[in-house]
Amino acid sequence: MMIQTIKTTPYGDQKPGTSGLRKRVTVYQQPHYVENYLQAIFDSLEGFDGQTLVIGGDGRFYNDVAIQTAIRMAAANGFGRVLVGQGGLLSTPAASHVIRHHKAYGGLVLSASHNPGGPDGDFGIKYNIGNGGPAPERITDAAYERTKVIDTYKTIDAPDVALDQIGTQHSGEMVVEVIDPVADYAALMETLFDFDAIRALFASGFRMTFDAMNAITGPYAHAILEDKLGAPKGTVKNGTPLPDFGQGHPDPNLVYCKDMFDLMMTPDGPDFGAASDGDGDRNLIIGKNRFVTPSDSLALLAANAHLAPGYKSGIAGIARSMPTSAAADRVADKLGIEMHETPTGWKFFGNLLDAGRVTICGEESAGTGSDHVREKDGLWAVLLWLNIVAVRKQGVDEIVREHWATFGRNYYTRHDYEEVDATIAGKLVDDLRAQLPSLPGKNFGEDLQVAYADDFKYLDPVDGSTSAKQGVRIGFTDGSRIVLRLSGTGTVGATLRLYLERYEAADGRHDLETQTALEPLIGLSEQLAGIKQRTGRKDPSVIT
Ligand code: G16
Repeated sequence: MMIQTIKTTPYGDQKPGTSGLRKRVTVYQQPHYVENYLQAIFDSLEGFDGQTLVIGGDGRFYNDVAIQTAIRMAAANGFGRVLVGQGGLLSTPAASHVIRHHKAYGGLVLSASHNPGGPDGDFGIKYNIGNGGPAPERITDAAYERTKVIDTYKTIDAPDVALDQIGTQHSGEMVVEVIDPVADYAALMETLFDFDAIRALFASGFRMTFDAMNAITGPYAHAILEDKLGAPKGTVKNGTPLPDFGQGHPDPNLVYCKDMFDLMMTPDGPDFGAASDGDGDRNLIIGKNRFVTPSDSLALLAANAHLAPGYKSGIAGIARSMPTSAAADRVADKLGIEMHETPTGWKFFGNLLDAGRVTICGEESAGTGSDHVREKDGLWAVLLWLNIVAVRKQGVDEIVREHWATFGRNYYTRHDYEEVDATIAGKLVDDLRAQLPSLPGKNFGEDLQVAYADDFKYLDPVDGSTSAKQGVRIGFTDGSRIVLRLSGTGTVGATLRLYLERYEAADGRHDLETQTALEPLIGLSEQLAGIKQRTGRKDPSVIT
């Protein structure tokens, strides 16, 4: 095998964000851009000689090119074997499982998640470690440092691998196994959930609609929901992964799944609606007449997980990202289990899961998952919901209302201002940060008294590492919160995320419209941060 060492020059913009390196496809198409980043990752790792690397992506435009490049570079850098999903496909949670199941050294997940795809869309590369989870900051930081000085990369002169043919091939001397992207994952789901109960639910006439958004979950949802669980054919919509996601925006929220939401609010609509994103790690859950916020979903899944065989002996603890509502905290409190608040980014859950301190994790950004893999998992959340509905023999709306009547309701919304001028956005957050020391004790209106105001800093209780400047928090004595942070996944300008939360006790009013319930906090956040005034925007780009 002739290893080629190719000269290159650094790019200055290869700093990974919340979840890997996400850029426009046109940025990735620059000469050696993919190669530089991959070599920087490999240079930041040790001891992988002869080991297995998993490679897969969400099928978006440029996946095929990047995968062939990655295979040749893995061979040149000394990996002994690559496992790659047929057609280059692997959902993010399935990639996590394949890494764990086959005891791989690590994996490359090629995806920009929920961001649009196609030649004018986004592309991304993320490295996952041997526990199946996103690389921690010490590795992503090292890779970034390396990208600044990189001057060569290694590859081999070998033909493309036939990604459509399941079975063993070679790239140079390295073994390449093209695997069924669904099989291992579907088998894992069968060990966690009561498939008989869910089968009986569908057999009884329970109607579901699942939108795969022309993205990766199509093959998984067809195989599991329709083939294994007996949901009628046609339950899964948009089930073929397309390189441009059918020109859609594969983000399962109320903006991009509005049609489904409207359908679920009609008297004849299905009993259960769900969707997943570009790479299959996010989820949307809507019952008949009831949208479940991701924060509530985390709390509900944690409170009811024992109804599924995989969690029947209870859960060890719960973790949520800081901006996620505190609904899950009340569940942890009642169950007497550990509760952890981490920075945004699934990578921060890895240590807690590995240490067995938490079983279920979730984020306001439509992500929920458990210790079965080390990524959030869209279909897992859907299956746990179905398992709970099947065992409790209640609809989603009834289950949600009973939960609020037991734990109280955390009204919650997120307002996003996308593609804002990065300088204005940065200054706005800095200015709010500067006000923080003066806020505690201040009263706003009749009800709002500031209890604390800080910039979230996380101390990982497992490895002692710290992560500072993870978002501005202003907490009030009644449990309300305003949180502001800059997104780490956007590819153009800056995205400001404003998170608003208000707690209503178990015996309080749970039927208010969300934006109405949060009106005073929305007004106060404008008074303190001035987002509309300083960005010139009349409204948020997206409200979730
Ligand atoms: C990624 C991360 C999540 C994070 C989300 C939003 O999700 O894995 O942990 O919550 O981005 O991050 P930000 O607020 O910084 O944009 P995904 O689904 O895009 O991989």
